[in-house]
Amino acid sequence: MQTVLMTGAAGGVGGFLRRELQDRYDLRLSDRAPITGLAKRESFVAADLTDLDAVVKAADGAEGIIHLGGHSVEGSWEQILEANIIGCRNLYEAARLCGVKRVIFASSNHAVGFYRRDQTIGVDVRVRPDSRYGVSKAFGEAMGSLYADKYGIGSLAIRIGNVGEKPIDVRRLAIWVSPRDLAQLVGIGLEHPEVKFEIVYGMSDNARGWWDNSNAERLGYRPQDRSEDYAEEILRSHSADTGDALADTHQGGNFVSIEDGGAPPLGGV
Ligand code: 15L
Repeated sequence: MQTVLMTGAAGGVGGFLRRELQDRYDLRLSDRAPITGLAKRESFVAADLTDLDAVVKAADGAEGIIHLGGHSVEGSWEQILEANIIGCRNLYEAARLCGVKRVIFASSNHAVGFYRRDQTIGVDVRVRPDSRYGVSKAFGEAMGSLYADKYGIGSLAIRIGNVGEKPIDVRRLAIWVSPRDLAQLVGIGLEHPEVKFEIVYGMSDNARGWWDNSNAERLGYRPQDRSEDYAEEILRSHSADTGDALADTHQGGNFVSIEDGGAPPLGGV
């Protein structure tokens, strides 16, 4: 695995993964807007995910794809449809047309965000999206499964918690993933010989976690970072009670309570 396309490379997660992976692969970065300050083994290709031809050009010659592109929070149906449904469809189609071997799909905890925090879930439960965004992540997982079964493209869907140098609040103590742990999962997805289609949770070694990540462990994942190292600091400055009972009892946090009982606003959120 040498040439790897990274979509959505201008975003926050892209920045972390570029840092972690730039010595390991020839990274072809793509996004709508240009990215400057490229490292030695990085190149840039502009591509709008809604344009299949552009995505095919970006994917041509790549052996693997890290798909981070799309809308990264809740949005209107129109935004989600364009960036995350059509964009994801174009990504997998481009992978098929270009003979790409592996796709890493940046799924999200919001594909299962309507599970309660007193439940521990693995990757064998049904999806319970907490938002339109979460639905699009479940769709992306289904695309990975289809393209693995039908076209033999190996795919790893990583249900990412929250990526950062450290956890930022009480909820994130459960779902935090450090950049190097996420990069370890990406490496497994790109290179583990047994990956056909797999789902794993993108979390570090978190004592307060809600997810059984034994599927990742089976594939060799050994997280290096622990959210508990930051627990004292977080609990000193943050309350577990955010004032939103629905959010505080469900894994997806306030994604479950946005528009609770109401219709989605026409203009989106
Ligand atoms: C996500 O999927 C989002 O992309 C990110 O912005 C955070 O909201 C994260 O989930 C989270 O749940 O903390």
